[in-house]
Amino acid sequence: MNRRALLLVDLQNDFCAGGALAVPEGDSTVDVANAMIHWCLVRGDAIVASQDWHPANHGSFASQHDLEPYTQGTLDGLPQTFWPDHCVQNSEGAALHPMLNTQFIDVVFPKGEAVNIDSYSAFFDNGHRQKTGLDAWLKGEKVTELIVLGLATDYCVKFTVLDALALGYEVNVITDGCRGVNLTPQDSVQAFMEMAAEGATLYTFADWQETQ
Ligand code: VGL
Ligand code: ZN
Repeated sequence: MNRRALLLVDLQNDFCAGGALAVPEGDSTVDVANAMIHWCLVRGDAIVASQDWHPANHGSFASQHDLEPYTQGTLDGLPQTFWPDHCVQNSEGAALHPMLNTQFIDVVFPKGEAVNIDSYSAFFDNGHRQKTGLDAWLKGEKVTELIVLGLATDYCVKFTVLDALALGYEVNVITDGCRGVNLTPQDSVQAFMEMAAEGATLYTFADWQETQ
């Protein structure tokens, strides 16, 4: 039997109000996430989450290179945006949002643990050099369809969705359950368009409920 999974991307304090890499309106994704968790629990869908989980000296941190946050460069041969220090392992900022109904999450997959490479996607690092355990776990559970929401639209949600499509999953994205960094103003819209162009189906939470 083909199963479905809800994949909650990086719903962490550092991406929400007051956090080190606060995404505008990041907190507003949590109500949508909780509503979707409830919906998926009733249906018997799997519920998984990713968690940005960096060592304190992570190479994506501007502080490690004496650069200003949000500048561009390269890290180990890959293009890299340098970020404020964020989601440091075991810090409060790395914790999942306190209002998120985490008790119903089956597994949390950490990412971004290797110092010299960033990992936006919940499936692979940015060089596709190493895989997290997510794909193997989903395959073990016979999951073929994903519902994705979380932070940030233009980074971790986008690359998670593109990898999921490339891995053969059917992917539904709940747009109002996502918010973007928008270093340039259209980044989130462009990210959604890219996901759709590669085969993802976009829904608002209200529209998605209508289809069920
Ligand atoms: C993210 C930038 C750096 C994300 C993670 O979760 O979208 N963005 N690390
Ligand atoms: Zn990060």
